[in-house]
Amino acid sequence: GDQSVIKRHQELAQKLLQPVYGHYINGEWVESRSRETIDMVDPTTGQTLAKIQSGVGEDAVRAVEAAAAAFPSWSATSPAQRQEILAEMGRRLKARAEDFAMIDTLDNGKPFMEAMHFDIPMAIEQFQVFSGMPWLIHGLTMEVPNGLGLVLREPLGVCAQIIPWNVPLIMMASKIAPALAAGNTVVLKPAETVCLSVLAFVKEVQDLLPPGVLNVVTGYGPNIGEALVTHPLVRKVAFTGSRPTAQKLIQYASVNIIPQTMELGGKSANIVCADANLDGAAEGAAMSTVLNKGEVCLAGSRTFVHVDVLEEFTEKFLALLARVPSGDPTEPGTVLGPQASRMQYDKILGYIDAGRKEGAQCLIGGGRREVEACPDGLFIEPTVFAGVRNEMRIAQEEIFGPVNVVIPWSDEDEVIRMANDNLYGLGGGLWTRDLNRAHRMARRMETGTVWINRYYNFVGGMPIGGYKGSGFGREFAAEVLNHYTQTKSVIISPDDGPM
Ligand code: TXE
Repeated sequence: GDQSVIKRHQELAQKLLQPVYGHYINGEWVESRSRETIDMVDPTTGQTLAKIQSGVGEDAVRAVEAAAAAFPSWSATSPAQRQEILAEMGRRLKARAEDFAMIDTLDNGKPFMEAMHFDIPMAIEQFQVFSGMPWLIHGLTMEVPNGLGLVLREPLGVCAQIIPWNVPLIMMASKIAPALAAGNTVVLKPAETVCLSVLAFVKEVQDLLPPGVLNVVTGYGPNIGEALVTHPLVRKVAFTGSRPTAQKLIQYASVNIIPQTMELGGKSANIVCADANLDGAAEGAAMSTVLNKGEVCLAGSRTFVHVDVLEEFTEKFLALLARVPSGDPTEPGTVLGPQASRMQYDKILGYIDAGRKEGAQCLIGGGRREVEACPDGLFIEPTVFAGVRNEMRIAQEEIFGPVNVVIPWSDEDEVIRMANDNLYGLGGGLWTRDLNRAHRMARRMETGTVWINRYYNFVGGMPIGGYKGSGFGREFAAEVLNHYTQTKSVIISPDDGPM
């Protein structure tokens, strides 16, 4: 079996990818000044799919200069022009949806069907939402005695945008669409572990954008980040990723005091009440555990279950997880693919060990999963711990894998206190048939999103972003435009009389 999976993946890579990708700077694909490349590894097979440039500071500087040179004319384009370009970017993503989904499947390990039903539509939606936004960027007029007050809304300039590897197309679209819609130019730094779909997409749309409007520099973050973010022509940094990297970027941003948007993951509480629809709740919890192999910032990775339904819920939850098929993610029947990288795989197994050492009881899973057809695949079993105290590391820290914890509760104040007793506040779930309770508890949860009776119920145009340690700034919604524009007050006085 293993040879056939390797062969299929290699054939797909040959069909869909170039052997080597350049940086995309000023409308051209160029080599890094480092003259070094990075192998992009397929987490299902361990084979190399393609190579990307290993960027250095000099590459970032070139990209920033190109973006700065392109800014005056891009910011002067009409809303109609920007709308047409963004809408066309969405259409081109849609036209080759299967190809882009398959590239992510090869590069990230996410199941192809999931990429088709989750990543691709959500990325397209970002272009749709923000293609209309250029028309909505406008200022105010103010009454001034004998004069006129104008509040103009202007773009910022060059934006540095750094994105992770878990949902590359959604991250790319949700970053570049609002920035470009508002008239900014962009230097995008995708993740070194997974970025081939981003590069392939930029190639697909490069004829739409004037040179320099969108630039992409690839490579290891620490080799690029400081030169990029501290460049005096960069006017904004937007980031999605880990907290330690965010702390570095905030330091870099402090050099020229530029505004920041930070989305830093979570450890979201999913609360099951005694009156919940337990089949729905179990399904939501199972999906939240395995969607994208658990590599989702909004994952409901702490499941709080009312003691009255603990046994029944847990039975249903585990039964669903026990049926989750792992395998070659290009196969339509696969629900759980390999973790995106060796580093992530090791990190997750480390947390599973830590959970055992802290005395938690593993109810299901608990380690590597062997998949016969993919012996080198980075597969981990869906894993659930019970006997978990809220202060354990597996209940407090973001694991970013198919691992969940079940914590019983009996009193509403107690569960709200436990849910909020965490550094993060990004997503969250509530399962109850009592609308009063739902509203009351949602209000009390310190988090940016609460889904009631259906987890991952994304609604286009609604904001996503963090409370507390999950970061600041919002994305996916009209309010993002405020992060990519600034206002200028112009006060006009008549010059035909005394002041
Ligand atoms: O993140 P990093 P990693 C969490 C998740 C995961 C952990 C580690 O828990 O297990 O973070 O993942 C770039 N200057 N999330 O190590 O390092 C890097 O190249 C500039 C949550 O992959 O934050 C990549 O493009 N850039 C999360 C991006 O930052 C730098 C998504 C993210 O990588 C840099 C991903 C530097 N000095 C991980 N150092 C979420 N919020 O959804 C790194 N990068």
